[in-house]
Amino acid sequence: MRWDIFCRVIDNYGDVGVCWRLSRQLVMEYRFAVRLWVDDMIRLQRLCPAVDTRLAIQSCRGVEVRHWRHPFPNVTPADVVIETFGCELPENYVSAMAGACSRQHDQILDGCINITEEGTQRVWINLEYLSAEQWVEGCHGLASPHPRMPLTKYFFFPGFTAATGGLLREKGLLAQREAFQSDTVKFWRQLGLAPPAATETVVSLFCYDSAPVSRLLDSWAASVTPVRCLVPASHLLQQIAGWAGIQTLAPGASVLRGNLTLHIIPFLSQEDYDALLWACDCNFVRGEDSFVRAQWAARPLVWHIYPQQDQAHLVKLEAFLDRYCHDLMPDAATAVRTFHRQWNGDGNLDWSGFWQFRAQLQRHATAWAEQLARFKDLAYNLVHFCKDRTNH
Ligand code: TRH
Repeated sequence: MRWDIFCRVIDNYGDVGVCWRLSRQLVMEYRFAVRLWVDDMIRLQRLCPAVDTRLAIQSCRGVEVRHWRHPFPNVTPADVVIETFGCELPENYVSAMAGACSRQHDQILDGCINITEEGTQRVWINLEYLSAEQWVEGCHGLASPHPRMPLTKYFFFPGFTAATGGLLREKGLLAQREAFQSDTVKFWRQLGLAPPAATETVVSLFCYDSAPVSRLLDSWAASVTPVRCLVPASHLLQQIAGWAGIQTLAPGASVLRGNLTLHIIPFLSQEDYDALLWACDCNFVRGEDSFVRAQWAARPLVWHIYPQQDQAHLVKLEAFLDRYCHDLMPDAATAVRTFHRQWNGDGNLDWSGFWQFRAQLQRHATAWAEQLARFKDLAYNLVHFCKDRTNH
C-alpha cells in the first residue's frame, strides 16, 4: 500500500510528532511506501536530526519526506491518504483523487467510493486529535461524503478504548522500555550527568508557558528530599531564567536552589526524549504526543493540556482524569485530580500533597500502561480500517 500523510504544523511539535511517529511505524512494521508531506521542515528536524531542512524531497528512516509547499505538485495520490488534524489537502490533490474516481464513475454505485488509478479503492482519512471523552467512540470511523466530489472521508479518532482508533505504540515498545529501565547509567552518562542517588526524585519538565512553573520550582527547592529536574530546551527557559534571577539559560546550564538541582538539556530527538521519560520518576508532559509517551513510560505523569478557547480543554482533562483515576485508591485519586487542576490553572500548587502517593502512583502507572497495551495500537487499527475499505 502507498500512503500519503499530510501534516500542517499549527504550532509546537505535536502535529509533526504524531505524523512522524506514525510514518515511521508504517514503514518499519508494515513495509508500506509512506510519503510524509510536512510544511515545517525545521520542526521535523528537531524531532529527527537526520532530516535535511534544505531538501524538498528526501528519504529519511525509510520515509519519503516531502516539503509541503505551494504550488502543490501534481502527483498521483496514494492508496491511503491521511489528512491529519483537519489540515486541508491541496485542492489539486483532492481533484486528482476525485478525477480518478470520475473516470471510474460507472463503477460507483453510491457516488462516494474513492477509486485509485489502478482501479483499487482509495481511503481518505482525517486523523483527529486525541481525547478521552466518551463521544469519541460514537464518531470514530464515521464517513463524511464530500459535498461536491465523489469522495468519502472517514474520521479516525485516537483514544483510550477498544471502540476508538487507539494510541500510537510501536511493536515491542514496552519490552524496550523495561530493558532500558533496568539500567539507566549509560543514559545519564550520555547526558553528561551522574546517575541519580537513590534519595533523589528525578523529574522531567515540558509544559506550556501558562503553567505555574515558578511555584513548582519553589516547592522542589523547599522539598525535604533532593529533586533533580531535567528541562529540554524550549520557550520555558525564559521563565525559568526569570525564576532563577539569571539573564538567559541554555542547554548545559544547571541551577541549584535549596534541594532542587535543575539541568537544562538540549531538545532531544524523539527516541532520546522517550528515554528521558523512561529514566525519570515523574514526567511533566503536555499536548498530545509527549502525553501519550509518558503513559508508555509507566511512570507517574502530570499533564499540561493544550489550552483551548472557552476552557474546552478542561472538559478533556476531566475526561482523562476520570479514566486514569478509576482504579486508584480514593485519596490518591483526589491528589492526582487536584494536582492536575492546579497545574492546569486553578492557582495553587501542592506538590507534596501529590507526591506523598509516589509509591501508589508508580504502581498505578505500570498497571495503566499494561492495561492500555491490551488494546490494539493506532497504526494497527488504521491499517486494518483501511484494508477493510480497499481491495488490497
Ligand atoms: O509540542 P506540543 O505542545 O504539540 C501539540 C501542538 O501544539 C498541537 O498544535 C496541539 O494541538 C497538540 O499539542 C495537542 O506537545 P506534544 O503533542 O507533546 O508534542 C511534542 C513532541 O515533541 C512529541 O513528539 C515529543 C517531542 N519532543 C522531543 O522529541 N524532544 C524533546 O526534547 C521534547 C521536549 C519533546
